[in-house]
Amino acid sequence: MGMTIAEKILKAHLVDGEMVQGQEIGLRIDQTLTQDATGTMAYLQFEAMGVDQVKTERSVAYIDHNTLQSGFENADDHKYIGSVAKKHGIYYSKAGNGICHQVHLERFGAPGKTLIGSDSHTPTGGGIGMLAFGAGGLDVAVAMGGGAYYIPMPKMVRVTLTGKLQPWVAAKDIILEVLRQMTVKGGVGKIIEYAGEGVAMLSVPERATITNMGAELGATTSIFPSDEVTKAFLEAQGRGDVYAPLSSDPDAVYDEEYTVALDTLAPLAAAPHMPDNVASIAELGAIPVNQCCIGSCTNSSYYDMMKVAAILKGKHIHPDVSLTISPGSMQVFNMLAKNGALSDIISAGARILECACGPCIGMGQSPESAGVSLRTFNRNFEGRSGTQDAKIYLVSPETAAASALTGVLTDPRTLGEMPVIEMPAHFDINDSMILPPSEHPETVEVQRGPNIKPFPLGEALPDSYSGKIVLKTEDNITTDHILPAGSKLLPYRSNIPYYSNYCFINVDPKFPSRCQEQGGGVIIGGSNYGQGSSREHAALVPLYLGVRAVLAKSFARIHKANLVNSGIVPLTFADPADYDAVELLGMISFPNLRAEISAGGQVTVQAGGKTFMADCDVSDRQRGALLAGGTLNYAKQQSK
Ligand code: MIC
Ligand code: SF4
Repeated sequence: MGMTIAEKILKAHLVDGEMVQGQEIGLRIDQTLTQDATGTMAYLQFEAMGVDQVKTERSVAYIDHNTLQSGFENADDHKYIGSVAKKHGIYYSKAGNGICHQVHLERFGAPGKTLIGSDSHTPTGGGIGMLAFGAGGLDVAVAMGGGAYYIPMPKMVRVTLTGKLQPWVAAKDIILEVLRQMTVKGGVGKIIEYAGEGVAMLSVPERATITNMGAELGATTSIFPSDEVTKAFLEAQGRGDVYAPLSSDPDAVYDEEYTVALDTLAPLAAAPHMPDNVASIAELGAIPVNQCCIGSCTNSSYYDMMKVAAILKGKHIHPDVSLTISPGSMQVFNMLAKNGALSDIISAGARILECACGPCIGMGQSPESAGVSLRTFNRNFEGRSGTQDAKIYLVSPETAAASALTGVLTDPRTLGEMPVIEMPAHFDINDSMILPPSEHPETVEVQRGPNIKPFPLGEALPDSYSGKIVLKTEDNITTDHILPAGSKLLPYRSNIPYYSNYCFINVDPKFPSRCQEQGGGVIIGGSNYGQGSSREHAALVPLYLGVRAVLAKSFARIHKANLVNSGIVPLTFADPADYDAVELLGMISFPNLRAEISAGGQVTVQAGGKTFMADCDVSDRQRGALLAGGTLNYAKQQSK
């Protein structure tokens, strides 16, 4: 039987298990990446493992999320990551060099390789034919140490792009259309492959826009074939030697099929507050706009920025609009500076921000109260921008630039003839902001400022557990709900005790104090609990607060893995109707917890005056981790 692209890469990297859907498989990981907001924890965990030098082909530590340095904390985090990287064989991309996913695509990504990153948008690498996964920091630490990365063998989905993308309709509109069709839960447990005649007309950065937002589908990852377009991109990056062609076999079998008809696709937007709340610009109408932000790992490539510059050239943005531009990398920024496009952007009245995540993770540029902000980003969760009542629309760079000129949500097709942007034959290559690891690691001292605090470790699973329900949530709770980011909190990513005061702060501000009063307890979740980011803080902080189990209707993949890694038991209602039987502050007991988890069957729950069953759908390896109180404890037990 023929194979899909993903199956071919999985097969070539399989070190454990069988490629049978739903069963856990272990993969050899060629490359890893971290960013600063998750990196400190990942490296603390890596250090705890006692491995000297990374065992991967390439590991890179990026500084891109928090670059504000509004106090010593952030600068200390950078120093810590820089010194750990230098000591342990990891390349270090300094603050200002760009957003991890964009820089990785430019300088390190290679078709056919596996990559895991402590950031949910690591699947951006699928645009260059990598099998790239977002993961928790501990999983990345394990991979750096040469350990396998485990996932349940996913289903295979094919999205066929038919016809030809029409002028002013962008890659962003393609992925918004896929989100409209599949929803934010539609990709869970699936790898999405793009195929069809539309593929050849998309450049690598455009493909990367699409694979990037596969994270919003909840997908395990997304991937494009590696073809002549990939080859040209790599050659233009001076890395033609890593090119390898990749395609699916003609008789490859897919579990699900979707089609996007490019001929009839129109400019789209994801309306507040979910990436799948998609409508056409025409349907949404001329909504007055206060802010437009162009950038993020989704849409900050040279190609994106050149289109924006061409739209803005010789014009001025509307007086009521604030337009921010964050080029994705030093390479992009420098090329815009050298060819004059930056001047077109500045002259139009745009505000130029650093090459970093910036407004996407709430590092400044929060909109005004109830403000409308059009963003080329990937997430529009409520409050993520830093303004709770702001209305964020996710749009293409073309739509954002057009709307910045008119002051209202504008279909870029009204702008007349579309400028043609050629991909450059040679990108500007300057790796001076990427520091290689030390050749004399024994001389490198790891620098730990006072903000670097130890991370919490779980305890072995007790025979039984009884406690209070400390929170009951709705569906689609994101990790931004569990632990917000933004400029006020990101400096405390390496300080779990401090960060814990903000757990669920925008959902139920009493949650941290309630946990303290009750000595921890159990969280009840709806479906798709923990969607969004890979931040393992969303598990480590509840662990620190004494949360022992999360009982939900369903989980997002990365968050569930993070819960297991930290030793919190992820349970799902065997009968979702039992969700209604449990109440906030009610008692909940698991009388046979350890024995039932260990046996691999269902778990008995007593709550709301009822006894009912829950499932603990984990692999044998994860079961071991839960019994030991987390993956690090388990690894220690195994190595004895
Ligand atoms: C995000 O986009 O939410 C982040 C910030 O990049 C996160 C990682 C983090 O929380 O540090 C992600 O997507 O994984
Ligand atoms: Fe950074 Fe935003 Fe991309 Fe996350 S989604 S990596 S915050 S740019």
